[in-house]
Amino acid sequence: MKTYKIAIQKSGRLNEKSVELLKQCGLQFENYKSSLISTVRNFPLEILFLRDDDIPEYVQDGIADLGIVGQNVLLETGAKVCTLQNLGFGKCDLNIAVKSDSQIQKPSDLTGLSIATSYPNLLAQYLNQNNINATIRNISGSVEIGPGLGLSDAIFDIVSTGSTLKNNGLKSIFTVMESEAILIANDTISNAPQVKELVERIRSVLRAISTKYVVLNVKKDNLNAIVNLLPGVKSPTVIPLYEEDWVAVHSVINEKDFWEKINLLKLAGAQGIVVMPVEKIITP
Ligand code: PRT
Ligand code: ZN
Repeated sequence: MKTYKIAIQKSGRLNEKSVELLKQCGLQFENYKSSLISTVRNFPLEILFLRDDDIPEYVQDGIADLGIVGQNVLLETGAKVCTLQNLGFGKCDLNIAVKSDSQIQKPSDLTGLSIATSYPNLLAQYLNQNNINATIRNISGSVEIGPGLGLSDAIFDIVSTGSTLKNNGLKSIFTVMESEAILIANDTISNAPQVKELVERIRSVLRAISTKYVVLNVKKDNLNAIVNLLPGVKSPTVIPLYEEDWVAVHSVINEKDFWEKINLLKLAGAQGIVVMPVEKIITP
């Protein structure tokens, strides 16, 4: 049986979450900081630990079959691979920022100015698409010091909390793109059964992360109102309680509207609400 290879970041912001995701998929492997490659004991897979910038091309060229990388890095390299799944971590914005007291406000204000970035291709694409004629200064690190040193009028960089910009006397003026970590694959292998199996495991973990298991008690008179609020994976489970007029309802709630749903459930007569994490959700 062919052993597939997945490339993940060796160290940096995506490393820990990538390792955690693969372990949550039931893959057993050692995560030695010193090694470049690790063999999964219970799946035909090897893990390559690489710099994130190299991952898209390694996957494109078939040195790795799969990879986990930020969308920003994939788009910057322009590698031809297929995106199998958004992974929900490593989220960030790629913003244009200027000095806090600058009058520059909108994209067209950048005409004739210089912009420092480590993402020259992404920036060039954006400027072209919007017919903005500006100079790109390609620098490999600490882009945020550009305006302070007089190197550039603006910067194009990753922003997450915004504190790096603030500490350097800068402010974001607009977002060019949003990014998160994604699972990519070489075009030739995305239909292989082992790859499909791995992708399905990843999806079952992601579905579970965004879901909570909820158990509550309700008087039978109020059951319909509660059931209408709780779709469940198929439909909620209703179990009789020892006290005759009451039932227990078991279901799942999506993390994103969790508190809103809990408040509606309380208003509809739910009592003794217990919420638990979900490990995996397997769908047909
Ligand atoms: O060594 P290697 O080349 O593998 O790693 P790297 O240093 O190039 O990348 P790394 O580990 O910093 O980031 C990996 C990926 O994480 C990026 O490509 C993004 O997809 C994603 N990501 C998410 C981020 C951030 N958030 C982030 N905040 N990447 C970088 N930053 C940096 C940003 O460059 C800026 O300097 O954090 C600073 C801004 O953060 P705030 O919170 O102050 O706004
Ligand atoms: Zn990098």
